[in-house]
Amino acid sequence: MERTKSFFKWLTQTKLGFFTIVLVLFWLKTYFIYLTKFNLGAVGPMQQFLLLINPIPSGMLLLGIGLFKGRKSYWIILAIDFLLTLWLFANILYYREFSNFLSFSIIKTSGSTSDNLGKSIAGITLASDFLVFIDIAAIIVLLITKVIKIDVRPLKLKVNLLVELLALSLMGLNLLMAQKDRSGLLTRTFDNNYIVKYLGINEYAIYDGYKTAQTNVQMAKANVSDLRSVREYLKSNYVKPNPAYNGVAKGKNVLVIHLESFQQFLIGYKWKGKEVTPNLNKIYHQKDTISFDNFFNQVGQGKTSDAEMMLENSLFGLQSGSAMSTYGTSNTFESAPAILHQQAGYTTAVMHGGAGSFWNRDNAYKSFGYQYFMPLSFYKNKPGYYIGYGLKDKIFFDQSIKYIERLPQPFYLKMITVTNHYPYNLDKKNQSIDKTNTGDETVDGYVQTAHYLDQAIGELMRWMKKTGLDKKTLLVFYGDHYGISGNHRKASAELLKKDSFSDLDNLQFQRVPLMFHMKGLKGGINHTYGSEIDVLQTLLNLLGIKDKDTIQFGYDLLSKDAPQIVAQRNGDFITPEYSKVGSDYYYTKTGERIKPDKKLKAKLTAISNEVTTQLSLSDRVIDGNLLRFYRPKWFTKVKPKDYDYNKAASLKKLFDDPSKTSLWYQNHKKSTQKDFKTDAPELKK
Ligand code: GP9
Ligand code: MN
Repeated sequence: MERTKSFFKWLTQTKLGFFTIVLVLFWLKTYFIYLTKFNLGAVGPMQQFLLLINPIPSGMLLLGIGLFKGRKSYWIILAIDFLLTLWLFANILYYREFSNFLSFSIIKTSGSTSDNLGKSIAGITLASDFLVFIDIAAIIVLLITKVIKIDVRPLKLKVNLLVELLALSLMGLNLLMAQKDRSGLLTRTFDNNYIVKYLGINEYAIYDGYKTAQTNVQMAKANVSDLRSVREYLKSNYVKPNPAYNGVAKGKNVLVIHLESFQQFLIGYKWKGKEVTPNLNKIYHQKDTISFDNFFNQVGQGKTSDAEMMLENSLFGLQSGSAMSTYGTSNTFESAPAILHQQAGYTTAVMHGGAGSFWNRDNAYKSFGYQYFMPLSFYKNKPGYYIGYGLKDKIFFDQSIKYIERLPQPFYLKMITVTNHYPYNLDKKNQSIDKTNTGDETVDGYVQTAHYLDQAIGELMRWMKKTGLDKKTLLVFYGDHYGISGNHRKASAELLKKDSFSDLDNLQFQRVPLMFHMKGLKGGINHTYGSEIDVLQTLLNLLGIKDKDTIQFGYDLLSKDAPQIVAQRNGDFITPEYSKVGSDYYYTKTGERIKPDKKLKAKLTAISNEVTTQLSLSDRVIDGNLLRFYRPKWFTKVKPKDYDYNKAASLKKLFDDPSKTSLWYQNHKKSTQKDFKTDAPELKK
């Protein structure tokens, strides 16, 4: 009893006691808000533990600043508490609308009162949101009523410093534990939700502030003359697209199917006598498909987002992190959806059965000019529907029909699949091919999820045929990056029935599919060496849309003059003749290592320089935000705040005012949903 009494006295009558009260209340309420207002998806004991404790270190550090002051301490601590709570409050509101956290670039770009942000946020505030301030109010009451007495004695500096030191150590420990659970957490910039889940909402603010400051410095250094040198380079390296293909797909819908982690070797691959991807194999060989067998991915740490960056903009991802995450919100772009919309009236949309905040898609797509973005929140997600990073592909396609059929045509639609994603897990009911037997656990499920993806594609294709959409659509299939990384060489060799797996084999293994499929298209298997950076130019030529005077680093792959130098993000390259991995050169065909004479050495160095020039100029465009200086007459700058991905608003636009050019309208105002047949066990009635 005595003890409790003296503890109570310590709490209410000393400065450290007061600090403890404020900190504990701040900690508990933050944790409560994590659980009730955000959707952070902490799974497993480690993530749950970090979620629980992560408000403490930064709370201690920041509230601890108040301890340095004498008399005013109490009020400074409360003021800091108020600011931290305000940040929490603002994020509760923002998150409700956008399923993401506020960032400094969002705050900066939505400064004006006329935009959607202010309006929509005012409308969604709940009375209960204000409860976040209740602890502060309670403390003030306790101070006024003198239940808590202000202790005017200054603390010893040593004690102050000790508190801050402890806070920093806890922060470091938290970070170490987080990095262990999720490597690349801070360098790869996956998702703001991850930072908050692992490190906390204040650490997220610090991280975001640091990143923003960094990008602002780079941007401030850039100027119009940087753009001039980029334009000069592009002009002197211009390659005329193939006139025979110019405009052959004019006015068609463009349906881009993102084949997650799908490598070229899967095409035609058999396991235990069974084709792994029969539907894609068929498309690959059809006479109205242009298929590439020397097409490479070029992604860096940004993986999927790098692939998207290249396909939408013909700009490379960055050396580290994800360009879409770091620059997607604030940079100016001249992207495929905006070009197609402005030049040819396309409706533009992305559908994805995963979280909208991943890779900062929910912001970057606005900068790209996408009119619609339908992430997971647009889909029903029942138990068993979701695996890994999103809805299973068959379920995703099934539920996408009702949206696709409402899109005004022509549309440019990207559908991002995700079931074939590391670690290639699939529930028993959905397995219809055996695992491979290399003994490498992360590799052996790959054929199973790829097979599942292929079946989903088959179902979508049958729907397209049934509805006649196939006659009006140019389909683009691409694999975003490897599924089996260079860390699984033994298993890779086994899959390819090779004795060993060298560095060059690994480079060759970076091939992914690229196919353009359309009724009447003059197809065939094309052996040109090309890569993700080239897709946009190739597509624009097929559509007969403006492809001159653009800041794009790729070339039309159908052009006879395509340079066929495939850069890798780390500076390695591959051409039909030569390859470079690290500091070694090889003959691409034979795999033999080159011991170059002087002449050949000069040639190889020239290619290598070409690759690094290309990469660094593209980097300059992104990190200097150079497109903000570029104002061609034919392109109107995209204003991200003109776009709103709110579900209710998007669906209202699509459903309430049906377009006469939509598939639904043309199908006598009836849905084509029943034409989509799926064998997904989860959807069996
Ligand atoms: C998540 C998905 C995965 O939405 O696109 O991205 P990845 O891990 O492949 O980069
Ligand atoms: Mn991916």
